[in-house]
Amino acid sequence: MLLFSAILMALTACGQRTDNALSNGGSVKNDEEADPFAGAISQPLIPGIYTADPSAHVFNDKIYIYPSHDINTGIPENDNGDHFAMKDYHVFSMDSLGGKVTDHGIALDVKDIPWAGRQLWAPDAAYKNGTYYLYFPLKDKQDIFRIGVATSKTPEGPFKAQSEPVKGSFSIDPAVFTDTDGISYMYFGGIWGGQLQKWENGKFNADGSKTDRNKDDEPALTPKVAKMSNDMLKFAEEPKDIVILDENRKVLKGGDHDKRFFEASWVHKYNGKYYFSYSTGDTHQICYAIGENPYGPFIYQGVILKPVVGWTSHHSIVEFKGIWLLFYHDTQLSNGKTYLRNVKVTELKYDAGGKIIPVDAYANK
Ligand code: FUB
Repeated sequence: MLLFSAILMALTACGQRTDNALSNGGSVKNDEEADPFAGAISQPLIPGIYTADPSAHVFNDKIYIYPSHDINTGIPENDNGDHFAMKDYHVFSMDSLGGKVTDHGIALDVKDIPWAGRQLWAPDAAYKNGTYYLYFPLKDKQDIFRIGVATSKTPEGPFKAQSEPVKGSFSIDPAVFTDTDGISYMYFGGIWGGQLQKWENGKFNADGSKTDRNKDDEPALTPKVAKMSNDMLKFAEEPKDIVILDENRKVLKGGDHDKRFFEASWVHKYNGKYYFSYSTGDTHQICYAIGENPYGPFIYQGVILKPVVGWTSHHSIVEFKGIWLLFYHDTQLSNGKTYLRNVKVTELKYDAGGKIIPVDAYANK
């Protein structure tokens, strides 16, 4: 514990917001009282470029981070997320907590993806049988989000994209969880700009509404899960619904904006239970639900991460050398620009019953 506190202090010392060259014209406030980041428990891990949606994994005893690479395109902000118009991915690694973060450069560029339209959103990575897999959401040439996969012999890439998206994939935010028996599952989906609401009947309906805004009394839209094939390039089954139940075992409703799934799935296993975590989007929480198997149902438990500064929230959870870590993002480097985010990390703690202690990213006020 003492060691982790010392490491956190080191991280705090190395990413002063006023020192960065990325403030994008925003004014840096010197008034601590007015600074929404003044109580930040962690500082940006990667000061050189804007990064978001961190999927962290431990490969070969190192932490590898697979984030989105945010850029300023000048596209106006809207509910579709058109302003998140990312064009490539960088992979980062750390030998130790608080140690140097290495930027391995461009791991995959949109111009090298044969089926690409636009917008490389939140990726994830996995390893099996000597190959590393980078999974990514991207709009195809018809402007429909699909999930692609690219492969490499090394965790940092560069990755080579398959010529087509994963067959049967749709929407955004792939998260690939490999269970202790070696079977891998992809969790995915995201509403509003993530287009999940346009797939209610198994076909893409461009006129699909922002369902949860209009159907508060109906069951909330569900994230999806599919077992992966042995070669990790295909779904081994039709995607299934992930059902999230409330404390009374009732299905969450579209109107449960504080609890219902919006985007940013992640799964980890703790003490034999499956923890499905996700963002609630317009209420900006990272929440979690616990299940007995990879398919659920999952019972809602509470908040992992309270709202961060910026519209989106996205995370990953990984154990490294006996310490559980929560990777997340906020907008400290850009002084609050919602599409110019930065990755952070903090320790995640559980109580004796396996409940996660909620994190306030600005608790040091
Ligand atoms: O980075 C683009 C999108 O914003 C991600 O796919 C979502 O999870 C949200 O963080």
